Amino acid sequence: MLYYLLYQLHGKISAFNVFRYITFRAVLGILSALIISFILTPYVIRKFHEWKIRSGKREDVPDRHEAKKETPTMGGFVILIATVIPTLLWADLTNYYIWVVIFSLVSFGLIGFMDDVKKLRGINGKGITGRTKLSLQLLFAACIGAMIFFKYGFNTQLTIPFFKTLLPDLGVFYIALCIFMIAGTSNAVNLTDGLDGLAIGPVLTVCTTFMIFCYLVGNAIFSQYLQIFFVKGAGELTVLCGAMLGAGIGFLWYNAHPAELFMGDTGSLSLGAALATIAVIIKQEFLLVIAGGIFVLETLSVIIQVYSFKLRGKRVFRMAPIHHHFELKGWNEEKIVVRFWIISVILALIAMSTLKLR
Ligand code: 57M
Repeated sequence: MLYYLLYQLHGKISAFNVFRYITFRAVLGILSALIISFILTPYVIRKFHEWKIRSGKREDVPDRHEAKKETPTMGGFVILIATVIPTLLWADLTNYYIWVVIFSLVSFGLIGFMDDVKKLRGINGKGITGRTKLSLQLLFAACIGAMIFFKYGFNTQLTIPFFKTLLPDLGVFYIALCIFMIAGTSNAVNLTDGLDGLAIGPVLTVCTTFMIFCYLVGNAIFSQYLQIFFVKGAGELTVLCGAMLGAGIGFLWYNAHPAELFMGDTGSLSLGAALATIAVIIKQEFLLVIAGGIFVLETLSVIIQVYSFKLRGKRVFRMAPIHHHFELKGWNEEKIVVRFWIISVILALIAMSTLKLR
């Protein structure tokens, strides 16, 4: 909204011409998301303590999590507000893709909210059933896939990093890819969110990577020079990524160990779905697999563990997801989290290298 108001005044105040630049508005998105986070989060922490909106302790977690049962959860609610409001302020709201990603954030945030509330109200701390959660995820992911697929002129060719000329056209199956990416990433971030700062760290590195890619993919000149698909209108998502980055940094300030707030499924499901939605829109699905490698590792560790136990009766890891394996090996929480962050930064750099290495 402010984008229109202020840019319209550039005829009278020439300095306001700067609001036409996506990069400038992305920086405003980061800063305003940070301000909202730092104002809102302390209030929410106080209130959630009062209202006893706490994570509680699951029976099957390492003992070190005992102290965490008093920590408030559902902090994802603040991340969503601190992402959406700056986007509404600084993004071009006539941009179709902005609304698709906002729908993704809010719809999956709603699923997470329902799960968090059920856990809080439930007798055994269990959320909504896995079947209900997955059904809602598939439904909303299909809606998002349809919104992207039926957008006039959307290119259904799949891009594969390092293989520029390999462009298989998926046609209507692109919707199936959307569903897989969005529901899969949403659950992957959810699984990863098991230690202080463990999920939000990789979200920040992936978000930063996508902020750069959205700008390049949405720019006809840069995309042609880098030989990546040009997606008209995708550049505006740079502003949304900036807001998400600011909101995530603001959340990390309170989620860093010892965490004062957890994001809850409200945060993990929505952030995962939004990152996957952006990846599909800018036609960089494999980029998400590379940059989001920690999420892939966490999910694979669970799949390997479950099938190894089913087929061989033996576990591969001491406990899955893999961050609990390292906990049971005696690594302390901060060491696990910082090492996973380092891996995320390295993976983001590798993802960036796909721009030149082809
Ligand atoms: C999501 N939730 C955290 C917090 C956070 C199929 C199976 C793999 C499912 C999986 C599962 O249920 N995962 C749930 C992880 C929980 O965090 C809450 O949940 C939100 C995210 N969804 O925002 O509200 C606990 O994690 C800790 N935490 C922090 N700091 C944070 O910033 O310390 C979270 C955020 C919090 C807090 O203690 O309470 C969680 O871990 O539950 N199940 C599992 O992951 C279980 N693994 C398992 O059963 N492995 C088996 C088989 C199935 C693979 C095996 O290895 O043989 C683990 N469940 C739990 N912990 N709870 C085992 C360890």
